[in-house]
Amino acid sequence: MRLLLAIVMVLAVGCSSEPDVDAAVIISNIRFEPSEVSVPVGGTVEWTFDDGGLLHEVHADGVFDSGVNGDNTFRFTFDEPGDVDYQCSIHPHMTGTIHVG
Ligand SMILES: [Cu+2]
Repeated sequence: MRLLLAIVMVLAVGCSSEPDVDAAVIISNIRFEPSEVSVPVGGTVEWTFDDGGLLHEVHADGVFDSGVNGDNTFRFTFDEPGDVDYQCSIHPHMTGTIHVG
């Protein structure tokens, strides 16, 4: 019983050490909101797919790809300074920019 309690405590600490999100983007009404965010170098952006189950795929050539997603979140950490333009692979008119650094 004591061992079980110790395991539960380790799991709880593991969850709380998840990296912080520096900017949040909501995907809703077939757009990114906000479409532009700024993060420091090493900053993490989290996209939340909240478009009634409509599928989207957040994609920046050679940088990241969320995969096709309808009801979840996607996170990416930006380690290089600069501007990263991205779009939805399914709806190419959905575009956004991450300013890093
Ligand atoms: Cu889309």
